[in-house]
Amino acid sequence: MQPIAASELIINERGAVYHLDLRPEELATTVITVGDPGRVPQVSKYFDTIEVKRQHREFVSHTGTLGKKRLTVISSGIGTDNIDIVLNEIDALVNIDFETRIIKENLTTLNILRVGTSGSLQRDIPVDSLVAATHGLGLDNLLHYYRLEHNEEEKQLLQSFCTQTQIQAQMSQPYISSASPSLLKHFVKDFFHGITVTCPGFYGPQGRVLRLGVKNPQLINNLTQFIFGQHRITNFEMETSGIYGLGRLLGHHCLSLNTIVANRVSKEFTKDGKASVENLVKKTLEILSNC
Ligand code: R1P
Ligand code: URA
Repeated sequence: MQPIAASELIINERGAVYHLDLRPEELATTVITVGDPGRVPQVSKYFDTIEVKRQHREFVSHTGTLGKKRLTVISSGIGTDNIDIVLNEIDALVNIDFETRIIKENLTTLNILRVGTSGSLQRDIPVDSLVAATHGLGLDNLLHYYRLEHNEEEKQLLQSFCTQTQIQAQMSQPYISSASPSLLKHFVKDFFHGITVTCPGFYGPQGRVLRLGVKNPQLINNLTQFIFGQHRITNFEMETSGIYGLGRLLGHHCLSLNTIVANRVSKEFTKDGKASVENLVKKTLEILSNC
């Protein structure tokens, strides 16, 4: 096997991967991703010990322990373009030998959990409630650059999604991947389950109209009303499809958890976003430390 060239896997003078500025031993095998760099200390303040603190650009990482579990919390910033960086670099940290630049023979599977904020697409999922994504359905284009293959059920779900929402006619081809069942099964009590749609923007791509009109004024209605067997769309945000899609291709276990800060049907917004996130952080760490 040929070593991966310096231009493809960039390792800095500290022996750390370029964007995250983390060395292989500085990453735990359970990784919590958050969008907001300010949320990293909001998570790590619950750790019993913190052994590593790094920051480069919007990527802030803290690694430590909670009970017997070693955890890393990393901020991804916003969007699936940043998820491309975070997922590829954390995978490289465990699955590529940084000395030889060769892919390891024995691969490591990471547990990757997103702890984020999101907009609800259902009236019965109010602000400050918690959602675990059974699937990440991408309206962004990240996974079109990789070789994601859909199974028969996913193909039918996507076909039905395109017909019911008329989205494909105007935007890029949607794609979908599911949560890791081994992680999802621990997040049942207190969590709504459903499809999380990932959008390539916060305003027009999520049907928000400020000064610009949108091409598809029916977007919210169409997403809210979409139904495929027992599956419905619960919420949307900007990272889950990338995490689920790349996680699946790289062989990691992924789960996206979100607290609802806006309900786009009832038009409510949370009265205390920080408390809403704090609730999700505490619940996630409590469950993680027991599983
Ligand atoms: C938009 O405000 C951001 O908030 C949501 C979206 O996915 C997007 O990243 O998640 P985070 O709170 O995790 O950043
Ligand atoms: N994050 C989003 O992407 N959308 C929302 O409505 C709220 C949080």
